[in-house]
Amino acid sequence: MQANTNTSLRAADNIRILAAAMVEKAKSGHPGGPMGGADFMHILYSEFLQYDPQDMAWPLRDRFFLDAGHMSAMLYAGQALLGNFSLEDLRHFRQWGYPTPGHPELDVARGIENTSGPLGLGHTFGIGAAIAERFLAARFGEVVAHKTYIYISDGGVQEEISQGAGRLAGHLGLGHIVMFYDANDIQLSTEVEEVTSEDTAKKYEAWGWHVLTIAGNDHDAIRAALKAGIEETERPTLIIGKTIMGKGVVLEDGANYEGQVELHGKPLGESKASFAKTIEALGGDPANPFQIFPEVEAFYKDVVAEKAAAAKARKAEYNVWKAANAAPAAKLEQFLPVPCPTSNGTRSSRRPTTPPATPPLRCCRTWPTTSKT
Ligand SMILES: Cc1ncc(C[n+]2csc(CCOP(=O)(O)OP(=O)(O)O)c2C)c(N)n1
Ligand SMILES: [Mg+2]
Repeated sequence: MQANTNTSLRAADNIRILAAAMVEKAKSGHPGGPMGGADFMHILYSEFLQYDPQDMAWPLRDRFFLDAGHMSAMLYAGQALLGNFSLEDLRHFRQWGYPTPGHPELDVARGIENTSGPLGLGHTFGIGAAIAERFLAARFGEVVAHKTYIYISDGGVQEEISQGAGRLAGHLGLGHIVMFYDANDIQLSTEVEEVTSEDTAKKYEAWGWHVLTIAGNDHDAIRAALKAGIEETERPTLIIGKTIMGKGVVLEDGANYEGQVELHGKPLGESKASFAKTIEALGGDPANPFQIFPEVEAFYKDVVAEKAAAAKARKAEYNVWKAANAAPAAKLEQFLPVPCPTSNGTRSSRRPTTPPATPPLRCCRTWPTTSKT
């Protein structure tokens, strides 16, 4: 569902405000990357990604793998618009007992597909998942098909583990992958050009990828690139989004302070920037930045309804297939994960906000299990 231009920009600014506020309150974290990636996040989740907001673990959902774990605030803020995190969870970013750790941990029920932090791994998780998706489609047909989206950054592209996986994805022609590269030309404490001078587009092209380079904060350019990536089914797609580190950040006097190296990993208030002036410039309230704008809330309410209806229709289609294909369906369901037990032993689709006395099992192939030892 596409918002009008104003609401679309407001939604992205809302993610920027929430991400900056999380880091500011925690006195720790990474505001700049999330502020640059907010536009992609909003467009992907509201217009393209297929999921069931009431059943985030639905096996036929599209997957979104974040490589850059330090950009967790972007992921939580985006998921908060869908209702998977509360504003209270965001206020307690990086605090013990809340589901918003500094680097994300697997929590499928809240839309967190992978644990991340070690750069390069999200890239490989995504490609592994896309191989699994084609493996299942080859055996059971396109009834199980879905897309895999990956979000990487400069640091992720530099990790050799990601490059091995990227080469394989090109070789296998994994056309259901769409990977967004948050190319903001800043990496942690330096400008990328100080340490890397290779041509990333040509490198991925040489591996057989479909590569597009766009202005990574331009909503229409993001839409067009995602559409082209989805339509390309023979090759994986890499969207190189030239984004702006710390998009929207200003100094005390209101002057632009975007694109600065120091915005990577400290609260805005501890940098030369002004947190209050930045929140104000983005349309938020510096005294109470943990808010969802009314028009953004209303728009996301419609997004959630639309996604739920589409998932319901897809589930009905699947059930028709299942009724006509009992044996393969039974086999397929053996491949699918079983929901994890929660602390109180139920199969709730949501993890409790307060920590259980004993940590829940994170992933269960079968449940309940009987030990053979
Ligand atoms: C394997 C690995 N090595 C090192 C780090 C430490 N580290 C955290 S972020 C980062 C680089 C960040 O650059 P980029 O990915 O471009 O993020 P941005 O600065 O644009 O937010 C590094 C090296 C890490 N997380 N993982
Ligand atoms: Mg970068």
